[in-house]
Amino acid sequence: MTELTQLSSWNALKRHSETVPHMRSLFASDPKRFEKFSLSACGLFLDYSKNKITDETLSQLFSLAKESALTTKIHALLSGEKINTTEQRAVLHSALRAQSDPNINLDGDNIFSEIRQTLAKMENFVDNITSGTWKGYTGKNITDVVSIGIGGSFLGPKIVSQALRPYWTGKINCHFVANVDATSIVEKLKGLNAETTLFIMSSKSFGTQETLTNTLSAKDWFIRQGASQSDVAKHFVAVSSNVTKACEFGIAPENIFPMWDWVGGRYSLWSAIGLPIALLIGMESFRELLAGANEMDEHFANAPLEENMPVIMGLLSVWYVNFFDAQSHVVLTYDHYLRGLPAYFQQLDMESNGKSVTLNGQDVDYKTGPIIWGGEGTNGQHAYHQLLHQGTGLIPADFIMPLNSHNPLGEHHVQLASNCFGQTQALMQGRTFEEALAELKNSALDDNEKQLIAKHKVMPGNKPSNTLLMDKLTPSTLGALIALYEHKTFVQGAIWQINSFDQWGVELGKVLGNDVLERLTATKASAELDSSSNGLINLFRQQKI
Ligand code: G6Q
Repeated sequence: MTELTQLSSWNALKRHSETVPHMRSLFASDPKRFEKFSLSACGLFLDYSKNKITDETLSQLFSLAKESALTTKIHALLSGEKINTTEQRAVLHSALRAQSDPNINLDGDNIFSEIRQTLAKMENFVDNITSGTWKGYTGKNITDVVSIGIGGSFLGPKIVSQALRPYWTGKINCHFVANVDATSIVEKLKGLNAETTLFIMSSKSFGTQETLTNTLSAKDWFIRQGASQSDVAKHFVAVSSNVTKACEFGIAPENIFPMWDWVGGRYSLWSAIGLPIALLIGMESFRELLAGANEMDEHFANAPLEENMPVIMGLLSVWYVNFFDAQSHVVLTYDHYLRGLPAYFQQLDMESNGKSVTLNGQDVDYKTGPIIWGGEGTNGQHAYHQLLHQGTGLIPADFIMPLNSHNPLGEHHVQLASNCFGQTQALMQGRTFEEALAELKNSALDDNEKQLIAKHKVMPGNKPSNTLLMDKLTPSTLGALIALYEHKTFVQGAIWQINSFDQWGVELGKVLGNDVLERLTATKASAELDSSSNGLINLFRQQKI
């Protein structure tokens, strides 16, 4: 048995989970439930009253946090202890957005001064590009940037840029290439002019197959358009912690932006990996994004557990995963600009907490990271919400909506809000058989048919959801929102006693991909692997079925 399952709070929660009444009656018996189970922090408002919780639940969850030494673990994270023990690394994405020196020395280096220098280098670069001081090889201004990177070196910049569309300065266009599928880069390059296009190669390791291949193809395209090798320096920059490899690749040393091993890929948008964001929204707004995230860091570090937003959200997730067998968690953004967030949170949570061994090497005997999925409301209401309402599994949901739209138009926003709130209400209260039957009272069906149809229209309700609101989507509120989910992810991992900051499964994919590549391009037929892998490789080599 692991330490976790022996904790007294864990066992108390297990017993208590069988006794929590239906949320309908919890709301009926406590008119103050909304006031009691909601809080504001860093420009965000969280209503967590529509959860399967009572005072007793929360008290046991906070005991679990205490028994798990959560406060000490939060301090270890934020102060730069090497909590990524399998890679012997600190985890300091929070330092990237610090507003004053957090006084962290890592192996003798003052990281704050490196962070500040990098921000200054970014600022200078953004100014040069957007003001037209930086010229392409024929003397023209840069109009388009193609960002090449994958995973953590892609999703953050892409999704934050999309979310902050109203803040684009309009001085530059940005395009993202991630997949090694040639279609991605070929389609992106169509219509671009090499004279006015700049490529940002983003790869922490500078060893990722997809990114290297796409950058080589970008370079070929650049030269084929009429540029020469010596023009590359004006059109290719890189963000990487591997300066040697970046230089060998042909990137001019002054065009390399640093990355550090104490920033995980999926936590890196706050570093120079965020360069595409800064180019699109300008450095001032980029700094606001950092400041918003920093506010959430401060809240996470200092608010008592009982009033700590990431702690509450993390503990609620543990509650459902471990005591209600919730296998997935849905993120529903009621804002078109935030449509990419579910994919971002998917990587953040699933890559961090998709683990089954504790920090001290024991196999876990409890569930860890759930599947994160979701999409944009109201679209999902016409599709997969059916499963939320009447499916057999419990799927906790997060509804996220700004109170004010960037595009106030007629009745659109009030309708959007009515759908958002209406869904959380329906999930919570459901529809009883009697209610369904009453709704059929005036139909032409006979009594037997009414009974049958009513049975199909029953919705059990008691389906949990959080509602997260913000006044308006701004760089600052978005920064706080993303940091909230980063810390929520940390809280879950801390309770589960796993390392949320390595990713050996992802690394395996990189190794196996290269191994199969050798077999696909070898001269003799593949015979050493399992019959399925050999068969597929050989079919590909023959180029026919
Ligand atoms: C993130 C992951 C992964 C990584 C990519 C790209 O936490 O480890 O998504 O970001 O594999 O890696 P590079 O930046 O090294 O190319």
